[in-house]
Amino acid sequence: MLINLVGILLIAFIIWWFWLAKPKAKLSQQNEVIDVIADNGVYSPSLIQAHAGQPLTLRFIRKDSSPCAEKVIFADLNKSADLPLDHPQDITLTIDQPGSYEFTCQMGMYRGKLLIQ
Ligand SMILES: [Cu+2]
Repeated sequence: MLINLVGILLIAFIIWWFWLAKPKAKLSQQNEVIDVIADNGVYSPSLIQAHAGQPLTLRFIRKDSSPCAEKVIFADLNKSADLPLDHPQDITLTIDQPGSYEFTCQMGMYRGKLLIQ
């Protein structure tokens, strides 16, 4: 009986962890520089909200020495940048069109999203 209960809780936790947990969005304020750390296969924060028509500065800080993390690509915006290890790299974007814009490493393993409102 107890074993069943533990099993059900474990299944519920796994479902929550993989399907229901959403990354918390970081909302950018005007003139704020947002630090984005690239480490262990994830950008953090990976979800960034910003306002259309306002310059948004992302400061990428790469902690992962694997070549996987060496570039960040904003495919929808035709922009990319090299990320030197442990040297913060600023990227300023002004996006006029509201929508969602992905940024990834060159293999698409690191993934992040800009939500422009
Ligand atoms: Cu990669």
